[in-house]
Amino acid sequence: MPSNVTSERMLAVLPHDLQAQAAQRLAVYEPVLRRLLAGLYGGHAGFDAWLGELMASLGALYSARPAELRALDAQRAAQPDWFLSQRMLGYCAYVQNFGGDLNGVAARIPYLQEIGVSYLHLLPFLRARAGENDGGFAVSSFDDVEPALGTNADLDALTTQLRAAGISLCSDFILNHVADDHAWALAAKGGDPAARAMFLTFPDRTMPDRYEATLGQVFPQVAPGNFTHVEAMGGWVWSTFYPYQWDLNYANPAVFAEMAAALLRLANRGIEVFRLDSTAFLWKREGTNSMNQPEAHQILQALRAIVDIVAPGVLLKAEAIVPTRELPAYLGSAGARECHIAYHSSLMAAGWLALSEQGTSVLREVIRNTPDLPQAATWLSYVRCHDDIGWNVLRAEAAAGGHDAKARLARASRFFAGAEGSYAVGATFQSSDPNAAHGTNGMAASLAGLQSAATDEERILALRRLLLLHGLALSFGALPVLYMGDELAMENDDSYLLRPQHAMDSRWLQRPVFDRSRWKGRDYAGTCAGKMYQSLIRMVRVRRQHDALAANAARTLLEEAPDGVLALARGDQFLAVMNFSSQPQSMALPGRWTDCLDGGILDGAVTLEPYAMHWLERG
Ligand code: OTU
Repeated sequence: MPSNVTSERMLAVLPHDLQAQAAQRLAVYEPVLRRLLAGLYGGHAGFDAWLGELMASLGALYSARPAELRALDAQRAAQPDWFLSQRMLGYCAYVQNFGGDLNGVAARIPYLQEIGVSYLHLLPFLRARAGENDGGFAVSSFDDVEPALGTNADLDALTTQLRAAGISLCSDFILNHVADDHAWALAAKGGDPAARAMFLTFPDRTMPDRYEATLGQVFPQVAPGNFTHVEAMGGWVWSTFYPYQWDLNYANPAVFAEMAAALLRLANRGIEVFRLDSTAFLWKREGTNSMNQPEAHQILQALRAIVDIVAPGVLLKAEAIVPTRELPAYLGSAGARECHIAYHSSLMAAGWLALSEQGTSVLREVIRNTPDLPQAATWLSYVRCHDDIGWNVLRAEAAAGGHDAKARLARASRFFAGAEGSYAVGATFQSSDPNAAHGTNGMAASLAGLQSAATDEERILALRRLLLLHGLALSFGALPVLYMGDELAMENDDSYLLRPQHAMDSRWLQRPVFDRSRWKGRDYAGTCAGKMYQSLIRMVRVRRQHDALAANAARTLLEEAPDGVLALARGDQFLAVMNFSSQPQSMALPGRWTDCLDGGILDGAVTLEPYAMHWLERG
């Protein structure tokens, strides 16, 4: 179908006053979208008719977009690097833990403003499967808020209030799978062939066994294997994660069209950022691990083209927990626009590894392997999130220099589980083999030693470690996201062991309820919570004042720093030096510098206390 015909299908459903703007965007992005979709689905009979229907449905969503959001779109399309400023700061929380429900979250907006937050990621809040639901990552309806957390009207009110406060709401968009009680899954169980085609189903084990030969496992202990037998269907369904999370079949164009429309309906409710969950898994290919396949990138690029046409104020964020070399592709290239933001899980894991090894070699290797990015795209930096710290993303970097990566990462995993006289209080995740590493769970403060600290001196060191990792996330050059509770040095929450539906998944160790008493005492520097809060806020404020700390401002690794120290120059006027070791470390500095955090002057050299950090400004 020629370009003008496809575009016409959208223009035909738009009101007159939107047509000129839409025509401009279509001129640029419709050819991109059509090429991508033809590549993915062009072989299907009726492709042209399907594409026409898709364009008409996107046009209807364009028309339905509220005027206020369309104004935001125009503003951001004119300034596409708006989210790269050093004034951007993220915060991530569960609705139920942070505010009880959506209205409770709205009541905490003043606290977010006090911290300087401009981006709030609320973990899954859409209607989830009854019973076990992987913390909401098993979605039953993309069009309804989870009743326990509020109503759709509450969501609309929250996005409006956040926007007025200058905070963009980020929502998970779980595009790889749906719950086994989503309408499509129920209809599939009922025998509806169109609904079955939304999933990857198999009559017997022949194909599952062939795929399994090269697939990995995300939850080897609690959800082994990648296929689930479904009695009602008399066969098997692909389920990468828990058995009740059914992978969607993106080889079916209907899946793509439904999911694109679901995303835009949420965008029209005022959600400004989508955390695209499990993006690496969208396309399956026999003989591979079915991760990071070229088609998965084409699907993301097609979603991006749709957003560029209908809702260019919206950001797409890739959650792909994959080796460093696979990450940059999720941010696209000069010729192919993909996601705006991607989690830098290697950087996060390497920060923790550096603490356990008291050396920065892996961290430096990760930074060397982190390429410059296309314009208007950036990393997301973080210290902790709701998941485990996955060690395997570091295999390549941990092997550099001839090391045994597996043994090295397993050592880190044991260290953070509290072995070998370590200060950490955490748990290994999904690994029964003590010689292999999978992941580590625990709140950042507990992993940094605060929970086990018995003396003031130990507490001071633990707080320095916690701040050090936050300093890395804030100075690296990324969109940094704080994880609820870390700003108040909250510790592990063991109560999940008492909840049968959570007890087998130790990720709940780091999903505590917001601690109101720590929050009330945050201005009192006599407690660990207060010390952490105030030091962190100081860093956030200093960061805001320095253009050199904007996400994509130049970054250089100073290789001459001692092994225990990471020295990162941002431009030629700003230098962050971080001691990951328990010993004082000295290094020469070129010229005279002022410490922006404590005002101290350093001339020609710096000596870092154990786990200390300095943010230095030339002069
Ligand atoms: C994502 O996670 C979510 O963040 C998890 O909370 C969900 O359980 C999961 O998807 C299923 O929806 O591999 O890239 O190792 O890092 O499950 C997708 C645990 C993922 C997580 C992993 C992750």
